Amino acid sequence: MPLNIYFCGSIRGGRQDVAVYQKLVKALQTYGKVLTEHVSDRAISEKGEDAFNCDKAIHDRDLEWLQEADVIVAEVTQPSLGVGYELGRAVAMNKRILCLFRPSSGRVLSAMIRGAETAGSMFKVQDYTEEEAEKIIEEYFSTLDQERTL
Ligand code: 6IA
Repeated sequence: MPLNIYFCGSIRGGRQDVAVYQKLVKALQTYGKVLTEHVSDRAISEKGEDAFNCDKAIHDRDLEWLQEADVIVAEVTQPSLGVGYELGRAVAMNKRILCLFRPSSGRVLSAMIRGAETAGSMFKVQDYTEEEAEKIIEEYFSTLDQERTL
């Protein structure tokens, strides 16, 4: 069974990192089905508007996908209320979570994300550079594979 992967990235929080999201989603698609590929869509603006959807429908559908997900991968460099909310809900669902942060941005990651890291691999925070993206994802999923076969 392929893994269901829920990718989180800023939409209304700002679309500055959309090129990084594209790279990450492409790499993640090697390891499973990315339920939220639209997050990396360049056509989606900061307004995150959708003629066919209202915010309630977006929220409810995303929570269903979150529930279905085996693993959550969040790019957390660009602060986003929605991503923070998704992470909190995913923790409450006891999901496996990887947060990716680029210190080269000059930002300091929220203590509520950095501080949520646990000793095992349930909530992991990984600093990285854009060039390292594929390697970091490969390493994470190979560890996950080992854990799943134990
Ligand atoms: O607060 P933000 O908008 O930055 O929150 C971003 C996060 O919330 C992402 O990880 C998404 O999973 C989720 N999210 C926020 N807006 C949308 C959305 N808007 N559609 C799906 N997920 C969203 C409509 C865009 C539509 C044209 C596909």
